[in-house]
Amino acid sequence: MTPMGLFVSFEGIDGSGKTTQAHMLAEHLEGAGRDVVLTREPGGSPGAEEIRRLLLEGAGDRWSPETELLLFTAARRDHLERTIGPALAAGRVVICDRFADSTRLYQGLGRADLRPLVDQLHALMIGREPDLTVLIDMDPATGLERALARRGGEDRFESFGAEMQARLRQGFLDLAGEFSDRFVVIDGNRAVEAVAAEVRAAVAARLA
Ligand code: T5A
Repeated sequence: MTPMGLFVSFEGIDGSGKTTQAHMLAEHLEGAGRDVVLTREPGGSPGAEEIRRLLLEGAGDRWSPETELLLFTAARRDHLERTIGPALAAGRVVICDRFADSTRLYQGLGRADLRPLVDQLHALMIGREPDLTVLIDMDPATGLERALARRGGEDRFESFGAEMQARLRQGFLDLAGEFSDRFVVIDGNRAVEAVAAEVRAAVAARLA
């Protein structure tokens, strides 16, 4: 019998350590014999990676909030059709660096008050939530510092600044309350390995 797939997303403000933790979790689960797909948003399929470039490069006001929302949703739909859906159907563990909660926050709250539109589009075009969402909670100033230190040309969102990162942090915590059945909140202001141990425990509980 094919084992049940598991869909895990990582969320948090820029530079909170999502990518580091997603990689460490993938390595750990592969070592334990699980079939893992490590992916990211925006991106994760060839078409969605092309859309990623449109979204993350260029001036902060390159797109209107509404156009930006449509581009994120188009990228996610392709990612779901071509990468996430088939992997889950084959019983694999999908680890996704950001998913729809990032849209709820960045487009729903960050630039304009578009949350009702975000929810409508999600229901129409995506209709799927992760089984488990790991929120890496992080001090906004430290997160922004880290993100800016390691960033190449993909800085459209970091260029929105520290005040917005602080609003987004609170927004993520509010989302964790709204979707408490699937969120776990982990303190990211600690050494990488301490955070990873807590992530592993949360995923093990879900897999069990
Ligand atoms: N976006 C995305 C939307 O607006 N809407 C959406 O729907 C989606 C999906 C790009 C942008 O797109 C926006 C949000 C983003 O602004 P992204 O590519 O995920 O999304 O960009 P970031 O979140 O900025 O990704 P980063 O790679 O910058 O941050 P991570 O993944 O949170 O952090 P990570 O692991 O790369 O770590 C950053 C640095 O910190 C170090 C790492 O080594 C690295 O140098 N680090 C630590 N240092 C000390 N202690 C720890 N515990 C550490 N953990 C990591």
